Amino acid sequence: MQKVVCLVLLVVAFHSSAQRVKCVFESKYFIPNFTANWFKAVEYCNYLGMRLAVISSAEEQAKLTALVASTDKFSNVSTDIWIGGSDLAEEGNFYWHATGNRIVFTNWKKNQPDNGQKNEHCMEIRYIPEHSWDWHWNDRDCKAARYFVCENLEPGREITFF
Ligand SMILES: [Ca+2]
Repeated sequence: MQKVVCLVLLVVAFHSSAQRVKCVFESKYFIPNFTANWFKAVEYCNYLGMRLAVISSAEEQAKLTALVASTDKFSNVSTDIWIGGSDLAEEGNFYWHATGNRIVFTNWKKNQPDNGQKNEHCMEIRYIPEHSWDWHWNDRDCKAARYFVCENLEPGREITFF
């Protein structure tokens, strides 16, 4: 489950005031409460001091998907979630954006990645049981709006932002 505790601070200066939010993110993963294209997902995770999720092993894949399934972003009919890999830099070669590492562990569905419409470069995780998607990976149009998973490298860390 996600556990986030936030405190809103009002900073009042002589001629102005500003609001800051201080949060403690207790979990390894955090799913913001809005959908975004893949680029905005990267930006927003960075803004929180996190990164769009990197999945390096079957164990991490299992942890991340269990978290998604425990949230209100999950639908047991159809769920699509951005993760942090793409082949934007080199067509056909997928890398994790945050680390620059080539993707080693994979969980692509059969016949994926397919670069559909020659316009699919960003990685999502899909759960659509009716079509045999069981948290498999898919390449998708980066401009599609999706929920996304930010990975918190230091669970328990306090993060202050505007
Ligand atoms: Ca695809």
